[in-house]
Amino acid sequence: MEGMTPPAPPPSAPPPSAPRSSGAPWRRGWRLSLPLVRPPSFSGRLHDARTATSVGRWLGAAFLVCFLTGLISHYLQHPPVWAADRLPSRPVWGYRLSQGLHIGSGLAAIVLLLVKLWAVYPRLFVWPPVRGVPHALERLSVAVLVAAAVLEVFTGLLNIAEWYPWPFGFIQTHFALAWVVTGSLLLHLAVKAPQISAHWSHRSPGTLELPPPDGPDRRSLMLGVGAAVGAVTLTTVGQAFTPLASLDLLAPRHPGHGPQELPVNRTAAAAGVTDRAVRDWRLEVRGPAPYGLTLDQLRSLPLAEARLPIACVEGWSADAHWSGVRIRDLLARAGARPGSGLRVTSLETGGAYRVMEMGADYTEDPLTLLALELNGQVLDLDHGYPARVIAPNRPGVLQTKWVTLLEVL
Ligand SMILES: Nc1nc2c(c(=O)[nH]1)N[C@H]1C(S)=C(S)[C@@H](COP(=O)(O)O)O[C@H]1N2
Ligand SMILES: [Mo]
Repeated sequence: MEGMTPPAPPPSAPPPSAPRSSGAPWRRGWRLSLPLVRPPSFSGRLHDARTATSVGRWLGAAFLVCFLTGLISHYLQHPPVWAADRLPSRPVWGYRLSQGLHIGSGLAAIVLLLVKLWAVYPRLFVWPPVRGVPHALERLSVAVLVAAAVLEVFTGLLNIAEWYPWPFGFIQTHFALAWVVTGSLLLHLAVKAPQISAHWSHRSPGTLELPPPDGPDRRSLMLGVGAAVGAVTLTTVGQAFTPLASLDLLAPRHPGHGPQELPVNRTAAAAGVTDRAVRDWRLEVRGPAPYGLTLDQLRSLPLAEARLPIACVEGWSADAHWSGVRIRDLLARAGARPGSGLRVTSLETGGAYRVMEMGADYTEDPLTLLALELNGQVLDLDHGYPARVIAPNRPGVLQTKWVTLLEVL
């Protein structure tokens, strides 16, 4: 608490070379209070630009993967009208890989973001806080970047736990924030380009002041960061990457756990689908030549088999063996022209995934089924009994369960 009881004024002012931050509280009365709010000083060598760059480039890489795979996921689920019939239905594992990378890179980004914020937080206390308009704008853009990035990974993390303790819609917010993060990150990279290139490698030829070679403390930090990212990845990636399924300790889902060895995202009970509701089930198909089928009639149609994954947007995925009637056969029987789109309605009474549409590439694909069996058994009620959609390279949310109505578009 220096400064609260100032020493007696010296006869003359201190030499002009005295560092500004050490202040001279005795010089003017109003300055007496300043030392109380004087910013802390940091001597740790890990809060420097080289650490910020070392961690930042990994964080940037994680954000890049996360952003691109997030765009893929978003546009597969909400394609613009012109693209709806041109979504690729191959490779069948495409969405599984892309969404596995999305969640994996997002979880890694949480670790990297925390370390990055720790490395740079002393800059919160730079003095003076604002040196002019460009500096103020730069600090404002960093504030936007930090706030958006923290909120982005936080909403993503809670989403994979299916916990929504906020009043706003997850999808719109997560999507909009992705653009805010990306835009402010690009601005940040442009502003910091000189420092980034100066600290990118040990030997930076273009710079006069060579950054100090990495000491053991920075190497330890980076090893620790690598170990933390590795631990988070290894204990979660098994939810999608089945060879590591036995290490999947922290992810909310395990690929083999659930009825018929497949996880369930929304149970029949949660969706309000009861045994009674499916007892008198009929499939209705609307098109130029509409028709209806009982379950027995549907089962007597030519059946096809497919090995296809369910890949949930929340990151878990698992391959399964499906058997059912080809969607394109059901549509042809209703007089649909080849290449027609399809609207699918579930007998679930509410919920965001009751109605789903699919474009021509999926309806035409011989692997797109109205599935009746899963892994050799009649579908479990939780997996969509009596009939559910399974299509290749498609987000899990669009693999509609408890299907009761097909409409040719
Ligand atoms: N009618 C309906 N279908 C649905 C859902 C739903 O809530 N309602 N959830 C979807 C989601 S988010 C996923 S990941 C898959 C999961 O299928 P499974 O529960 O059979 O594994 O079903 C999809 N089909
Ligand atoms: Mo899902």
